[in-house]
Order: sequence, then C-alpha cells, then structure tokens
Amino acid sequence: MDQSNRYADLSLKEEDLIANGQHVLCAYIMKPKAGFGGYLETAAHFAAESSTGTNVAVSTTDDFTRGVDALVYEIDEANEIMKIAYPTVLFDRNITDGRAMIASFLTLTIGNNQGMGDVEYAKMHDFYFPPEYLRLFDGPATTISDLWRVLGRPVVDGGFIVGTIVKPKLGLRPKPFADACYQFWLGGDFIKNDEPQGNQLFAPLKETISLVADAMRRAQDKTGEAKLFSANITADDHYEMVARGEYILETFAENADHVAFLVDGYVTGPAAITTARRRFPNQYLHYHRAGHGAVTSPQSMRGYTAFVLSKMSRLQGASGIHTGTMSFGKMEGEAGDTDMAYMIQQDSADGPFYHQEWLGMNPTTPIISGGMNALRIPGFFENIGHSNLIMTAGGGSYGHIDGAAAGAISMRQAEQCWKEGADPVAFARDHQEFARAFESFQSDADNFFPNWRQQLGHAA
Ligand code: CAP
Ligand code: MG
Repeated sequence: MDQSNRYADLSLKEEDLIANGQHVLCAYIMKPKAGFGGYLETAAHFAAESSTGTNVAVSTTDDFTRGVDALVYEIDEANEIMKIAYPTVLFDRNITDGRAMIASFLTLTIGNNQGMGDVEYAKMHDFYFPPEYLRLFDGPATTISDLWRVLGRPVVDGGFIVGTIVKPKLGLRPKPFADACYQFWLGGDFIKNDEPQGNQLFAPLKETISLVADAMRRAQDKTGEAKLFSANITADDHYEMVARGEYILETFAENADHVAFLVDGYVTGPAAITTARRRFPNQYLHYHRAGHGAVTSPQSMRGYTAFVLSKMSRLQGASGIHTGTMSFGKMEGEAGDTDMAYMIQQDSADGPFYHQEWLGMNPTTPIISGGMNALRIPGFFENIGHSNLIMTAGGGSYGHIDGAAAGAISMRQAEQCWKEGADPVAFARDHQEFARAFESFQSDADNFFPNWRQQLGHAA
C-alpha cells in the first residue's frame, strides 16, 4: 500500500522544521528491497511503521493521529538518503518527572523499522533535537573538569589524563590485580576495569576493590599525586548496580571522589546508564561501548553509526564515552571520526547532516582506547588537535618492556613530543621511557619510523 500521500511531504523545508522546533529530525541511509515499492513509497512506509501507521489503513485512525505522523521530508535516491521529521509529541515521557528518554527515541527511530520486509537496509547517520526536547534529557552531571580538579590541575584545559585498562582482560585474582594497579599508578593517572571485569568467582569484587583502594592510597603516598579509578558497575539488575556502586564508594572512603563508574552502555542500554547517572550523580560516568560494532561498523548497513551512539550518550548523561582511535589504534575507525569527538565536547557542532546547539548541556569527554601506545600518540593528537581527553592504553602500558609505570610515562612523554612538534625519534634520544617504547612495540616502530633502529642505535 503506497502511503506516501500521508507519510511524506517533500514540500517541507528543513529550516522551517528547525525554526518551528516541534520535530526530531533523523537522516538515514536507506535502500528499498528490490521488487517492492519505489524509494518514496518505501520511505513513507518506514515513516508510518516508525510513528502512527502499519502496513494497512486502520479504522481507528482519527484526525489527531494524522496530525502526529512522522513525515519523510527529503529524499536523495541516488545517494540513498532519507530524512524523516518525527513530532516530538510522539516520544514517551517519564511519569515521575516528565523528562524524555533515549529508549523511546530508539524504539521509534531504530525500532521495528530495522526489520521491515520492503527495506533492504536503513542506518541512521545523524539526528537533530530541537531545544524544547533537548532540555528534557539529563545530560552529564560530571565532566572531565571534575577529574582534573581531583588531580589538582586547572579545571579548564587541564590536559591529558594518562590511563590504562588492567590487563589481562580477565584472569587476575584480587592481589595481582591490585598490584597491577599500583604499578601503573606509579607513572599514570587513571585506571579502568576492562569491560568484562566485575565480580568473577576468581576475583570477587568486594575483595578486589578493597585491595585496589589500598593500592590507590599507597600509590598516592608514594607519588604525592592523586590517582583515579573507573570501577565497572555494569549489571542487568538496577539494584545490583546500586549495590556495587555503594560498596565501591564506601570502600574508597576518603578517595571516593577519585572513583568513576564504568557502565557497558551498549550491551545494557539507556536504563543502566540512567541508573548510574541518577543514583550516583557525583561520580564521573564512564560509558564503555563494547558491542557497538554490531551496528555501528561501516560493514553494517543497519542500526546507527558510532557518531549517533556518541551523541546519544551525551543526552543520557555519559561524562565520557569511548570514541575510538580515529584509525590510530586497533579498532575500526577513520581520521574523520573527529566530528564525533567535537559533537560531544562542544556546545555548538556540526554532524554529517545536522548542526546541533547543546544549550549549555555538559560536555562528554572523548575516551580514546584500543591498541594505543606511545608511538601512536603524537599522530593521534596531531589529528584531533588537542589533548584534553582521557586515553587508556592497556597493551600500551602493560606491554612496555620496563613495566606499566614506564608505559604510562612514555605516553605522557609522547604528548609532550606532540606539543613541542618534535620528531619522535629525535625526541626519544632524550626520553628514556619513550625510547624504550620503540623496543617494546617494534612492529609499530618499524611501521611509523622506519629508520628508528639506526637513529637510536638499536640492533636490528
Ligand atoms: C583496549 C580495550 C578497549 C577497547 C574498546 C580492549 O585495550 O580495553 O575495551 O579498545 O574499544 O579491551 O580492547 P588495549 P573502543 O589498550 O590493550 O587495546 O574504545 O573503540 O570502544
Ligand atoms: Mg577493554
């Protein structure tokens, strides 16, 4: 059934929709399945199933219903681009406080429409929220400024937070885990649980956290510097998350404000992120996106992009989210992914299809992770243009031949190398830990700096 006479209005102008402020706008890359309707007909069916319709007309539809239809307002068939305007009144609101929710945004805009028989694929590449709707989202309660404050740094441009992930990913029992933390903290600032680390039987959370809190105290005494720990409180159950968070804060005690909470936000969804955001508003909320590649990978033609995931995380209240390494690490990504970082950090930014004003909503920190080490850092910072972020390098720290503290120091030296605009190999001559990163990660060294062996006098 061709519903384009109801669910499409190509006379609508995007600038008018934005000026009226009553619609969420979404841009998709969509391809109709062969043998079904044309492009506009399929797009209109997509809009129907994503708002007030279904695949047939129903007798219960009235004039009000028609007034809140989602409408296709732009198509570019050659480039498979479809833009849909969703009236903000379509989206669900809390009965407790009237605020909006990402679950409802997703259920409509990336819901049943992902499995429609007449759609080959559809993937959301950008969205726009109008001011009246944007302000109904929690946004981040804490930011990187709160971490810089704990570290004793300026709360503006407080600079690079050198981090790691305790490796191996799983398998360390409480004491070796805490020892690994202590070793890194002798050189670095920030340690996170790896995304699956929680309360495994071989590493009970309560025993591990107690030893990590002690390691933090000893590392702070030893170095005279404040240290940070991002503790994983991910769980299916809201009360389990709360129990974990409460235990962790109680155990870190006088260092509780040195603790961030890690939540695997893709696998647990907006409910878990909101549990952490609203129950523990004083803690930096660290959004780990493990699993996101299932929908965000460029190989996936469905779901939404990593850019969309990052923008949604700021609305949910993530203080920081992993934004990839923009092709400088081991995970999928490209140099142009910087737009993801700018969109979550700035108050006014351009996405691939929409400009977004954030109206003073707190920024979300890009957290850089995935195969990073000191050798990859100068190029990374040159690409993104600043170092006001958190970088966590697991292999890049615990894989350094002189240990985790040296790995941390090599990362900090790498940032200094970038700031000075120095040639990394020449810089290595006067910076021991950075020089030893060449020997620690020789395949990277050979790849990025082919003459390093001769220049640093290292035997082949
Ligand atoms: C990195 C990491 C991160 C992923 C996340 C891992 O470890 O801890 O979870 O990089 O990817 O488990 O692989 P290494 P992203 O530093 O040892 O590579 O940040 O892209 O979500
Ligand atoms: Mg990990």
